[in-house]
Amino acid sequence: MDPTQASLMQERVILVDKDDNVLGPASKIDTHATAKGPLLHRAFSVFLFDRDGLLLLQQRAAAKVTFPLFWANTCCSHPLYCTEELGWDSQPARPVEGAKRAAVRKLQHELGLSLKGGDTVMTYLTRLHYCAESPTDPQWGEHEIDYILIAQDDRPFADISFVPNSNEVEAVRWVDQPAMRDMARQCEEGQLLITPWCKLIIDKFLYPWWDSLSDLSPHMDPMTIYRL
Ligand code: DMA
Ligand code: MN
Repeated sequence: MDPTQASLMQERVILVDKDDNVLGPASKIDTHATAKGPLLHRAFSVFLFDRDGLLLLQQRAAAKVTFPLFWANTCCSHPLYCTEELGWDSQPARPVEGAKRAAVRKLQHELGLSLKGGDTVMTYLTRLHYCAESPTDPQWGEHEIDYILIAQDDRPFADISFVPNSNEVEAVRWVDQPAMRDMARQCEEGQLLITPWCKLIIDKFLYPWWDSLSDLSPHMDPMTIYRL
């Protein structure tokens, strides 16, 4: 295992029940081992668009323990079991704020990217619950309640500068809808890897969100947990 990624596998993520109630901390390595479940935990997925509606995708680095070299949405990770990312510093607790803080932390760590306006520019839409084994390495999987966060920068992609962390990210690509559909087709034909959660989101949710960037309110469903 890559030593940097091995140490990140010790991070404490948030174990939850199927209704997203916090059960306690557990390491990333324990929660993602298929031999142990994998265990249900809290996650987030950021979809970042530029001014003109191009979506930033990342290909995960070869060094990643789970889903190496798979393409995925802009940034995915887990809020950690700490006061800020549980949202426990607010009364009542605000898990969405915790997920947004984790997203700001990981956009910086994975992509060297700071959103203008920080976490306030991210729109929380809803939560998705899914379970998936890695198609290339069945010892690893995901089982998550995933907070969907959408952000749109007011600049064209060429003006959004960032420096990806090569231990996290192999490549990045800005795509329009036809390019996204083409990648999804290539995935179905076995020519390209897309993470299972990202493929589910592309197939079931992404395009209606994408068509509504100027007003996402019809898609805001904060209390529902969609079971995929
Ligand atoms: C996990 O992302 C999150 C989702 C939504 C599947 P990840 O494996 O990229 O997490 P990390 O970047 O912390 O390794
Ligand atoms: Mn996970």
